Amino acid sequence: MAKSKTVEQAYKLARAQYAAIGVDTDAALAKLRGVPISLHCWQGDDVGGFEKFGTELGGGLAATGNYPGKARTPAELRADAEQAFALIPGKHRFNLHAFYGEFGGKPVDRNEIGPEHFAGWIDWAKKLGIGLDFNPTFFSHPKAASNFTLSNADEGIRGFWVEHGIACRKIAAAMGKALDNTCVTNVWIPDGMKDTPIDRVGPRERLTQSLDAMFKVKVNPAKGKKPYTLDSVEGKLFGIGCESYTVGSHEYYLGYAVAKKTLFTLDTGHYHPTETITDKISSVFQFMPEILLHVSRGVRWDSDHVVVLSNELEEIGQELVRGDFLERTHIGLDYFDASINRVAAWVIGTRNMLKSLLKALVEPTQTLRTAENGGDYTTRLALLEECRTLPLGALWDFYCEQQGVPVGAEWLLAVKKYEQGVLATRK
Ligand code: RNT
Ligand code: ZN
Repeated sequence: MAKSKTVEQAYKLARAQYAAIGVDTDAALAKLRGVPISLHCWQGDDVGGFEKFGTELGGGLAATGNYPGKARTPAELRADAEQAFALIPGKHRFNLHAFYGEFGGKPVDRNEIGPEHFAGWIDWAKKLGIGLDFNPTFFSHPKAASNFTLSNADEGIRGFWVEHGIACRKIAAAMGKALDNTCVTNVWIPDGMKDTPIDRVGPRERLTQSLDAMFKVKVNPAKGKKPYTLDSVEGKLFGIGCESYTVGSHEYYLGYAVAKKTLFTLDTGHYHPTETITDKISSVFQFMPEILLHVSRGVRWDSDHVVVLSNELEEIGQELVRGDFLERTHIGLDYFDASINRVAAWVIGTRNMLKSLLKALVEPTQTLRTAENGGDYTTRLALLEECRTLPLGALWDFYCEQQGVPVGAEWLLAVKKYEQGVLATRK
């Protein structure tokens, strides 16, 4: 029997099983089709970027491993990303860091970058019909060597980074305008200290001033019109070499985002090892219209392992669906693993994110809600546990087939072929 026939038959059986508990799987797949995931450019080259300053990866970030074949040029990175997109069902986005501009081999400093350095990326996104997202790069630069950027005590250095932030917001606006697709600009800075500071206040006051200066520059059309770009701020617990104090902590940015009406980024790898973001989602949504997710996986000291379909990821999917937050959430991935095929790393993480959403979309949410509201917690627990073993795989395979991407582990064959034909030639 042809593969597609089996996939279709399995889907029909699964559809009937879900229908029996009141779930419309066709509607769930249609909904999933409308959820874009932003693939992070930095998985493609171990957060290297295309500048010519010769600065190593800084900011307390580390990409370990030396799997051969990483992208060395924008053209290679685009080709790799296209290969990943071809193996992921649905239409997605691409998330760029500022130091991935095309600088023509010239040293263009961070405060001098402009939309012209991203024209190639914009053309590419247009060609693929996808949206772009953006990030100022506040690390891997001589002026970030002290691990203080926007909160630096030196006014000149602080000013330099404010200029970088403004330049980036203008680039993001140009992207959003050219693509008619709002570009989310995420601000993450590495600022902090290895050892306990005596002044926790000064850097935070300076950070607030810098952010205010960055965000006061208007880059969007008049209120009421679709924005070209949306600003978001991302906190963190600690970084390597920055274990005792992080200026832009969770509480700092949550407060800033609410007070100044920016978006807020929740990165799944940025909390204490046993702390998850599941319970934070509905909490922060009480006070802000939209959030950005950085979906990652923390493992011991590292906050950036490839996303797997863990309980935590499933819970995130459930929160987004149950709370009806999908339209208010920008979902991006954020990890970097240099020890495995980098295209595969994108594909694995994105497919897992989508699976977690699909699993949540085919939950009998209304029945569960009714049970809970009626105090019938027995039914709630019983149904949730039964749902765990429903044939999600049959729905997923059908969705992949419907969207014209490989079913099951077949995508890996394409990656292996690409590795042999393309990645292996990058010596
Ligand atoms: C760092 C933050 C940040 C970065 C990227 C490269 O801990 O998560 O989002 O991973 O900007
Ligand atoms: Zn992040």
